[in-house]
This record gives sequence, C-alpha cells and structure tokens, in this order.
Amino acid sequence: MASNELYLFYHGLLLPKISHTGDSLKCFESFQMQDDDVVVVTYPKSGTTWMQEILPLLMNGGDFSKVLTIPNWDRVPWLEELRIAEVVDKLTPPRAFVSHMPYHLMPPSFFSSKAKVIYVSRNPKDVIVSSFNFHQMASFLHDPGTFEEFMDSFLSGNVLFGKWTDHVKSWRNTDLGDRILYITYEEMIKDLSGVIERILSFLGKNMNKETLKRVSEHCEFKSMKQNNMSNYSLVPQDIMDHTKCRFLRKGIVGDWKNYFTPELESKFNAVIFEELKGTDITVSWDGAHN
Ligand code: PPS
Repeated sequence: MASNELYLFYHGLLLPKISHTGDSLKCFESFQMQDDDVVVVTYPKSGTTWMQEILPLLMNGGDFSKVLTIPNWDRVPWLEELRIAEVVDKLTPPRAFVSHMPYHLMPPSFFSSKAKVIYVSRNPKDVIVSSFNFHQMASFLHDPGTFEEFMDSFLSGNVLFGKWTDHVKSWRNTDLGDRILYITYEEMIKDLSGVIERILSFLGKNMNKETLKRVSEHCEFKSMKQNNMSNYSLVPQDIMDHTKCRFLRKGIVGDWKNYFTPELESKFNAVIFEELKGTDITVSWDGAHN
C-alpha cells in the first residue's frame, strides 16, 4: 500500500493512520494536563508497553486489577492516539499516559502543568531491529524491505515519529527540571527492581519489599508475554500477524548483532555519532546510552 494511504504527516513526522487522525491530533493539542498526571515518553520500540505495565502497578500501590483486566492501550493511553477520546473520562487520578511526541510538540497545558515525565530510551540499534520486525507483522505499516533498506529509512527519519536522534535530543536539556526522569531500557533489563525503586522515589511513592518483588516478577518479559492484556494478542490477525512475529518479540539487549553487518554498523555509527555531536548524549552500543 502506498505511504500516503498508511500515514499522515504531522509537523513533518510520519504517523500511522490506523491510530492517528486530524481529530485525534486536535484533541492532543488541546489536551488538559493535570498536575498529578505522569507521562511516559518514548521513541517507538523503546519500552512503551513495558512502562504501561509498570506504572499502573506503582501508582496504585501494587494493585494488579488494572493490568490484568484492561488492555495496555486503555489503561495507559497514548496522548496523541484516537483511542484516548474513548477512555480519558474513565481514568481515575493520578492518571498515566504514554506519548511518542517530541518535546516541542507537547500540548500547551503540559508546559503549564506540573505533570511528571519519564523518558525511556533504548540503544537505537535494538530500536531499529525491533521496529524492522514490527513492520513485518503490522499490516498498517509499510513493507520495510531488506534490513539495509529499512536502515536508510530509519537514518533519514522516514519512519514513525521521525529520526531517533531528533527525538532523544528534543527531550534532553529541557526546562522541566525535576519534573523529568531519564531511564533506559538497558537499565531495566539489568536491574528492573532498581529502576522501579527509582521511579517510585521520583513519584514520591513507597512500596514494601514483598510487593516490589511481586511487581518486578510480573513485569519480567516472560510473564508479560503471558498477559493477554499486554501482549497485543487481542489485536486481530489481519492488523497484527502474530504468526510472523510477536509484539513482545525477544525483549533482550543486543539483538542488533544478529542484523548488522560490519558495513551497516559503520554507516549507522557514523550518522548517529555525527547527529549527536555537541550534545551530552553518549551511546554505549553494547548497553545503555545515557
Ligand atoms: S511501541 O510499538 O512503541 O509501543 O513498542 P514498545 O513497547 O516501545 O517496544 C517494544 C519492545 O519492547 C519490548 N518489551 C520488553 N522487553 C523486555 N521486558 C519486557 N517486560 C518488555 N515488554 C516489552 C518488546 O519485546 C519489544 O522489543 P523487541 O526487541 O522487539 O523484543
């Protein structure tokens, strides 16, 4: 299917039409953020679904009812997606949202509120591999072609939500002060309980050790994969072909090594390093960038 049938352009960013419309974006722009809202911001494929599992548990004292009964896209909805109009009035404060938007496109009420942000980033090499596989199973995205062809699209920003480097740079050195917490997917893989404790402290919440252990175990890849409210198995096969690839695919650090040739690696490194020049964002290709 041609690109213009699948995507709409929003301030130069490619968004899938299946979940974004002119109306959903108007709704996003006029969204009324509240001071006790929490927004998880990610570039796609960096840990959004994982945080949609973790946050409701932390914000509700370890109560598992929401994560076991409400699909992730309704319990922690995307600010910019169509679905939010259906569910926003049903959310009880404190509310949690996710967004893939860059900083400068956040709605005015976000800047005037005291809402907190958790920015999750992931090694872009694992991001592109996750996204490449996702394009193969999602009928609402274009055929990614070969991995090499997809890398060209990724590096030129001709992919969902534009360039990875633009996104991470936009959320760096903001005016948000202590309203923003930065975490990485790799830190979550290495020490999930430790990251959860950091999030709790950022949100001003407590959790006893036993509940924290239960929450961490529930949010591990192997158990989240079994949760039908979080593993996208509720999405019909003609929209996501789960026989081609699972949404919760591998959940590891370093799968990029199975996709990058030395030539592709040099090309990728050169572009990303050049675009991060002059910033304080460092990238450790084997692990986290911070
Ligand atoms: S999306 O489409 O932007 O919402 O995707 P997103 O949820 O940001 O990213 C999907 C990748 O996150 C992995 N994931 C996890 N990894 C480890 N542990 C847990 N619990 C977990 N939950 C989600 C998911 O498997 C995708 O990564 P890949 O590399 O494709 O497996």
